[in-house]
Amino acid sequence: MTTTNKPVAADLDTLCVNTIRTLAMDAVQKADSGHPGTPMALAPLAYVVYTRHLRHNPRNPDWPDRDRFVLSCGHASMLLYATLHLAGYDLSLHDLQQFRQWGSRTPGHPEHGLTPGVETTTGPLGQGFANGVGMAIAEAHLAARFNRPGHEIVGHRTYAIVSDGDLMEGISHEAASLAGHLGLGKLIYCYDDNHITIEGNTDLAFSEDVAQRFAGYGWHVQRVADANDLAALDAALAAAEAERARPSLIVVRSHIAWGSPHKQDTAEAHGSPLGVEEIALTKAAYGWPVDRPFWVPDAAAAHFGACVGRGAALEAEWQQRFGAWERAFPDLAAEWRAAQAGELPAQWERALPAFTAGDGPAATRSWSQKVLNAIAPALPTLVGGAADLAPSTNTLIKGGGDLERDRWGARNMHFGIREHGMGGVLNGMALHRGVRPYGATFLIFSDYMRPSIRLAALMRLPVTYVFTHDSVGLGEDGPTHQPIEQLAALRAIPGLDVIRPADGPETAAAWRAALQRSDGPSVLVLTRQKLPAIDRTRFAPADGLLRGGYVLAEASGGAPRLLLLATGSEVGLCLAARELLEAAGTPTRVVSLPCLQLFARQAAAYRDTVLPPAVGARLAVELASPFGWHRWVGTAGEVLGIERFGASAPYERILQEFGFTAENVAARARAVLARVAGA
Ligand SMILES: Cc1ncc(C[n+]2csc(CCOP(=O)(O)OP(=O)(O)O)c2C)c(N)n1
Repeated sequence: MTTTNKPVAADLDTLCVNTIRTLAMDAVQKADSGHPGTPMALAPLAYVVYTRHLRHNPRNPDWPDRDRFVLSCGHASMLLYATLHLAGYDLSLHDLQQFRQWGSRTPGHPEHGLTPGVETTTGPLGQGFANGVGMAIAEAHLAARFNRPGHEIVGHRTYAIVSDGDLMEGISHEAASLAGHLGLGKLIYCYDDNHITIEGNTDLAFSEDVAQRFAGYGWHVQRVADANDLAALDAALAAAEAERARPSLIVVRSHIAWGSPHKQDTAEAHGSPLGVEEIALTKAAYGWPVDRPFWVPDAAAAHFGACVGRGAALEAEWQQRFGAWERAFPDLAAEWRAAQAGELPAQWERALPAFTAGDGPAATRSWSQKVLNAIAPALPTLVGGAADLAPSTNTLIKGGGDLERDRWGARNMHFGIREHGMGGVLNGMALHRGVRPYGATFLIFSDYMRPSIRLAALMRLPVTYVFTHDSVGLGEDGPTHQPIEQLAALRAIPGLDVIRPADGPETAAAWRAALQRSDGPSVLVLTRQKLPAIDRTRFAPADGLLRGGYVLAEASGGAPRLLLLATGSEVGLCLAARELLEAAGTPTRVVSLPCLQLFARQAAAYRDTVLPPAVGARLAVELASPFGWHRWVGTAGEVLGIERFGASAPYERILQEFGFTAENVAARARAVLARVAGA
């Protein structure tokens, strides 16, 4: 084994690049886990982007007008961590040495909120690609909203590194198509064309002409033949920055594990450490000391560290411009600050409509449209749209305009039939800050965007989803469109609030609950079919929804023998069943439980007043899989749900066939009561 302990007299650029490489190799080796090859291949790219192109301030990673950088291939996380460390972010060498350890700030895949400078959580391939598109859309929208002639306070780019896996995943196709359509000129993506994925060469499964594909989407495409050619990278990035009408893709030919004598260009360099011997050989090839793990040459530290001074100057210059703008437009600046902080205007809730029973019957999707349009003027940050279903999801902001190329200030987005892309874009918009994004489709198609919803929850992003056509109650479209397991599946995502309102007042409260939440996403689950109005002068007010669940209709005498639990469209059904039960002498309480997560977060004492532990006779009624309800009905209770796929028919017939009639609910409830009483 040929090794040396003398650093080669490399030029400063090479020294910096090799510092990224060796830090990545060492961290993966120390953790005995991770992906060294791609950081080694892309170190020159990260170096050029961070030191020459990205307008960032390492000492203030939250500077609102910073350029965004997304590492979409999150498995190459050590590339990002090493670069952030060297560029002067608050990420120490010790942090790098804790790579992938419990409680560290350098987890296996980048996690937003944990590590300064990490703009989004990546790992599930393709998501970061779509996040960047959302960030660029938010930037364009906010620029249109806040910039004034002679005052540019929003003007930044979004950069990303994307990999073969990112480009194979469907979500990137959707997001790339949308980005090209919109002409997001400030989006600059570098594609790591290294010909390697886990199973081997990309020839095995990926043979399209990526450059042509992106040209077809309307992107500006360039090629860099050698990832080690810093001048070529520099020039391509500069040309991408000069291109303002189209997003840019720079296809960079790289070599995984570059410089490793035995691992370069092999899939082995993908997901496991190089090994002590191979690291020594590779370091020797770099002219690096082999016995100094985590070594950062002073010259590299100093050169990279200049990012700090440059970043401070960049932000100071922006602060000056911001100050002039703020003096000229103080009201606008106040709006900006609130939007950046994610604060809603004071007393925005006053814009919420007060519906009465006289306004019904109506579908909750219709109530939602009224709510959205009532609150939109009071909430200028609210921006969103549907995946080509706005006329059905009722999510158009009237007079909000269509957000399209050069109509960036508009508020209605058209995601096209791209649910997954929409999910990733919504996350990017929320990550960017300054907007409160919402996205809509049918509940059944939430499955198409579930990975992005999960990441919204993981990142605690305040995204609002409007999912309509929420059960077999949608009728004739049949089982392909009728959700069964979707509610349970969404409820299983930690941190996601799933809210299924029962009438107009609950729908207003549902929007309120979703929007007043700043630390996580919410789903509004709405019906296609009309629901009877609930007489709120007779029953409890709908603001009980803000506690997740509440006693809607008390049992006669105030001492229930039976509890009916329901959400959304089944609440009215339970009220009707209650009439039958009460008429037959059974004191019956109806509990509306529009958001089980919110209810679960209430103090036990409150929950016990709603669901008294002494009352074991409980029937939950929901037009969906019963999965998950047993926590609330207990061992003695039962669930009237659906454990098969739906059917194509008028919805009244479907409800009848599935037993969702007041008579059957009452009969099932009586059976539960009899069993509990007899036990
Ligand atoms: C959605 C998704 N599917 C599968 C994986 C598992 N995975 C991690 S990396 C990888 C291969 C990635 O290959 P490529 O994108 O070319 O990255 P490189 O090999 O160049 O590092 C796979 C399949 C993942 N992270 N995300």
